[in-house]
Amino acid sequence: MNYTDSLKDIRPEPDAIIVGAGFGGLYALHRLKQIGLSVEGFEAGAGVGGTWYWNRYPGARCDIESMQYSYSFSDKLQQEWKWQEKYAPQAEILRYIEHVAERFDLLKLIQFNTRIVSASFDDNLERWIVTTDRGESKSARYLILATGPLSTANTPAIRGLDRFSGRIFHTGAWPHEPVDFIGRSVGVIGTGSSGIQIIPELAQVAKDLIVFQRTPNFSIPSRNGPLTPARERMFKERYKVFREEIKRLPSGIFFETTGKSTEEVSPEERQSGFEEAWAKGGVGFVRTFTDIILNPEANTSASDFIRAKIAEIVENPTVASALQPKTYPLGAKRICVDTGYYETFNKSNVSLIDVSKTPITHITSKAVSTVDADYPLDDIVFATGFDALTGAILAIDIKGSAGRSLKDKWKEGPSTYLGLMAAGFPNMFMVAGPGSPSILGNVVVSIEQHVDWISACLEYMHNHDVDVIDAKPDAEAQWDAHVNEVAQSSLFQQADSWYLGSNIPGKPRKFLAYAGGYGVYRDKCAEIASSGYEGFIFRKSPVLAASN
Ligand code: N01
Repeated sequence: MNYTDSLKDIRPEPDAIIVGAGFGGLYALHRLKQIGLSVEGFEAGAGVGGTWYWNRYPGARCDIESMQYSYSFSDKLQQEWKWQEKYAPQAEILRYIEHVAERFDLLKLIQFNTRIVSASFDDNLERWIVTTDRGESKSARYLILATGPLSTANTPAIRGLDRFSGRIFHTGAWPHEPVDFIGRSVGVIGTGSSGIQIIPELAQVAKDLIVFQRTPNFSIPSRNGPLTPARERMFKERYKVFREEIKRLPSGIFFETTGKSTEEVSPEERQSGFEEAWAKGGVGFVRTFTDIILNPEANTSASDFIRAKIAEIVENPTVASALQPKTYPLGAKRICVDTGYYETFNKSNVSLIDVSKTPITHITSKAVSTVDADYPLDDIVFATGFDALTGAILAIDIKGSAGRSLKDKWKEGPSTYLGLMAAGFPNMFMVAGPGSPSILGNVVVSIEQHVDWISACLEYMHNHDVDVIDAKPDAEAQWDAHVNEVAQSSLFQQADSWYLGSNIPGKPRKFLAYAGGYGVYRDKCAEIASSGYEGFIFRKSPVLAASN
């Protein structure tokens, strides 16, 4: 029996509570267990997987290559796991996450079907006390929120929705049993990444598919297919080096690019560069030239190229025009990746309703109604996204030191120090939370960096004989200002999106993540750790010391 086991046996309250059993929560359980802490996980779902547990709608898959969108912490794992497709579908990613949980013996540490509803820091005990929706409570020295940046599904409050007599689905909370759409009239509301993935699938089986689009998105064909042995070898032969390299990249994703700016090439080379990237497929299109996201002219030429492709693919010019994004630059909203999305609108059973021109007014028992028509439906699929980054955290009633509520602290939008901690909430850490790069690129890279930083910090505390860490308010204010400043100079300000919280009525408009790049952020976190955790306050707790 090792130290961790013996501790657990004599003290049923764990050292750390980890909320969520997706990529973040599982890695946190593994790392903290590895450094000798007793850990306990809570998960609202009946299984592991987080996003990949809930988003099981037809067509759901990752738009980052699986060889990159996977854990790097175990070389044996990354060498042994065999991805089947270039972009893995949801079921394959879920199998992978389940494998990880079994392989590292994490399942027994997690209480499933249990939602954490509140968490308060007890100033006398200097411990976090969490309560669950089963009426249980548990305390721990550390609270780790691995609740996921895109895990709180958003269903718009459309008048009459409760009167609809057909079936209602949300892509972000899809049923576990297969859903049959054969021969049915189906409406999809929303054309973000989820809508763009599900629409081609539904079009194959539905009698009629009505797509309600408010804002068109830029989408690049994925050109998905089986993972070729050559590509698998390319990664696996130098996986360790490669993973180190991607950690330094702005988005944590490796792209094959020309390495040139649009200004360095002739108009013909520019066009052929775009054609090549379009033929190759994937979100890497935006990196075809180095200046697409920096130079408005380069951006316009890339956007024009995609708009021309849409016009080429979609036979009806009015529909093609409605599908072309025209009001924001490429990259201001998350770029989508699809399999036959634009082609779907050539099918005779598919209609596009531009609800920016004819808004949805209400829903009746049988139809979605816009200002000028009623669309009778058997099923409504909401592909309307998430209350991003803060939704799942604020769904928990969190009270920090002196009973201060996190909801109050964040009423003008979230503020954190490095996206890792919020001042006044001692010993509470967030994984891929607001104010960190989080979901702006390869979130698995982000998660591993956060969890490694947190575990190193906890080891530092142990070695320096301190029990409590908190962020300093001024350090938090400076980081928050920096996050905002970087966001102001980015493309992200030029479109309404979940990045800014503008998809949720009443949510303060504030850029939610750190847009300075994964590599830069990683260096900043490392520098702060090696400076002795500048901007954090540590203290020894007589109460906790007594319980050691
Ligand atoms: O959500 P979204 P999502 N009436 O917020 C529309 C990740 N992801 O689930 O743009 C009518 O992007 C809304 O319209 P508008 C990825 O990071 C990854 O698709 O607000 N329409 C929009 O069209 C992604 O960015 C993958 O005008 C309404 C749509 O609903 C993030 O998740 C796959 C409306 C919501 O789009 C979120 O994507 C899927 C209303 N009242 C998701 N309210 C991968 O491939 C909202 N809309 C890895």
